[in-house]
Amino acid sequence: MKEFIQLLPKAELHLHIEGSLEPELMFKLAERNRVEIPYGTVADVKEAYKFTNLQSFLDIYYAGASVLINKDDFYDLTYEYILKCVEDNVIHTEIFFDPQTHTHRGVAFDVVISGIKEALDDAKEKFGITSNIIMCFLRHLSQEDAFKTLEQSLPYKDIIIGVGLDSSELGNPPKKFEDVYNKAREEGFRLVAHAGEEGDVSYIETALDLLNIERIDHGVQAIHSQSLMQRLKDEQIPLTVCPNSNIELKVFETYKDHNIKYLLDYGLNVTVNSDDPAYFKGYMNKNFLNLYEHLDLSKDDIVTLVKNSFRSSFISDELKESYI
Ligand code: ES4
Ligand code: ZN
Repeated sequence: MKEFIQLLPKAELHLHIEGSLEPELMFKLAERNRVEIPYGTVADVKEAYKFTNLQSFLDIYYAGASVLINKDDFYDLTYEYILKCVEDNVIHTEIFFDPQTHTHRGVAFDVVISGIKEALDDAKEKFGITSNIIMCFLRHLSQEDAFKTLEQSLPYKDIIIGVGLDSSELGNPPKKFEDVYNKAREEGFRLVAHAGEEGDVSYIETALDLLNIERIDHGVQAIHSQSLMQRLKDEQIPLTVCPNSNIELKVFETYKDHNIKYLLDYGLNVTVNSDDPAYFKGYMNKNFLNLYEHLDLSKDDIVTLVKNSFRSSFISDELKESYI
């Protein structure tokens, strides 16, 4: 099965590039940029990566991102993730970045996007890996701040395909960002949002109805509403599920409790993704392998999940045909 997973060409639709910062690169960049980090060794870092919920992770994740200062740092970060894609046979990836995490520290929007973009251009040239970039608004910040970020992104509209919404879900419902999503839609951006990771079904419903999103990031809490499950099935709205993440952040207590197999069997358009792989113990293949080992997914299930990713991606219809 390990070989089967390895050999399948895969697509990833839910990956925070800042969440692919491996401890080794964090140390290297901390030294290069003379940034203090609260860890002495890689073992210290691993010890700190024990999370109780989403917020306990986010605190550490934002602290880790402080080593990213220059364009080269964003290039190296992205290129290292691309090498993992090569290793895992991921041939298309749609990556999130969080502009506000950087602009709020005085790092220019252009530095961030140009470093990421250059690495993705090299990925296409060297390995044939295709990609899209989605920028996320941090939902713990104000809508006004999201508007500023949207404004900053407009010169890069041909590079950034869509907008998303991430960070602390509870207490920051989709409604808070209704106006900025309307503006983003008018500007031609594709729309996604994290919903139903920790938040209840109302977060998913309002993300669909008020923000008009095309894909739901996570969405695993949908299981608590029969009517929502039926709607997701009827409309085949993609769910970008991140199994390792859900286990590490205690959304489900153990792998055996994860509901992805149920969602898939129900007929939902479910995909598998790695979210923040440097923090959640593994990239794409590790997520698939864990599903096989703990939830008894069949080869057919895995093929369905992979096909779902390609059909739910933001690539052109022609490219989609060639991939599926
Ligand atoms: C995130 Cl797992 C998760 N949830 C919400 N926001 C995030 N940002 C990075 N990883
Ligand atoms: Zn995420």
